[in-house]
Amino acid sequence: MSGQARVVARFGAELILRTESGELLRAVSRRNLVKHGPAHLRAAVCGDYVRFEPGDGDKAVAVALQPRRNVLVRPDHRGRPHAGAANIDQVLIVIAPLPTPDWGIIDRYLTAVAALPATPLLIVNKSDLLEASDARLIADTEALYGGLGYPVLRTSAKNGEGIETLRERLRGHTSLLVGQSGVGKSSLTRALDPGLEVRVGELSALSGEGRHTTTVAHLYALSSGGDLIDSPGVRDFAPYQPTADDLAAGFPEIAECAHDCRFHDCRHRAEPGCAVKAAAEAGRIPPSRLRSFLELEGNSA
Ligand SMILES: Nc1nc2c(ncn2[C@@H]2O[C@H](COP(=O)(O)OP(=O)(O)O)[C@@H](O)[C@H]2O)c(=O)[nH]1
Ligand SMILES: [Mg+2]
Ligand SMILES: [Zn+2]
Repeated sequence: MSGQARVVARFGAELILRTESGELLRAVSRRNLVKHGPAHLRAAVCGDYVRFEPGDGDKAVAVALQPRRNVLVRPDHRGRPHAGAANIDQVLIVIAPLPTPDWGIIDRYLTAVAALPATPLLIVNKSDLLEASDARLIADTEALYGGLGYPVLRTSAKNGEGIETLRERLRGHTSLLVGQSGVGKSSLTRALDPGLEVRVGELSALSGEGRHTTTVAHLYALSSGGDLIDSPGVRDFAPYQPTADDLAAGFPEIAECAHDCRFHDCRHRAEPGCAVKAAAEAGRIPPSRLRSFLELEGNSA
């Protein structure tokens, strides 16, 4: 059997592929599917499209990697660049009343999403807990990001609020779930498609590496349409050293205002004639956004 397939998960040199007819297949990958470029971009990752051919025994062989629309790179546990997922067109940034949302983390995600590039959707999950917790902080978060033009959707994996709307938003796209551990990413995946649990089990059996199934990104085909990537574990995704361009894309309101700074290389700290600082003081740029920008800029190359 040969053809084109999408990578559902990768365990070292082993891949789980989904063929164009929807069948799941174990495969091994040829070394260095891509001949040139940085080492971390040469292997197939979750969300990639590959060509495969029959191999020895029951495993296929991935022989070529199709060009990527984008690839998400994050630091591995030693801080080296590592490709996590590819061909993403929408990123679902999930927050919840608990754990408490952190605007610095949301801004970090938004910067990385703009750099991919992909469309962000901010999801406020656990809406069923709102009464019992800090409803004010959630309302402020929705007002802040809604006001900046980002779409915001309330959901509950528990009582089903917003789930049908979310299904609509996912149809026809490849979406990636990100957010702090415990916000409900995996619960949302299950709420979107209760049948997935069975397929998850099937995947784990196929991989023969059950212990990895809890740490490796998986691409799920939703029965309502669309592919959804969930990355278990805490190290889901953080931008890899945003460049000045990434920052401008992640903070369009600051980038636009910066045109009016007296110095074209103004860093918006203590320079005279800084339009960004003036706008923040006048309340036209949210102070938390400027704080996030300066923090990320401090880390940037
Ligand atoms: N009340 C409530 N609890 C939820 C909701 N979504 C997830 N949880 C709970 O939050 C915890 C973490 O969920 P999980 O899906 O594992 O979060 P993940 O780490 O982001 O994948 C679990 O105990 C879930 O049952 C929700 O919408 N409402
Ligand atoms: Mg999870
Ligand atoms: Zn400035």
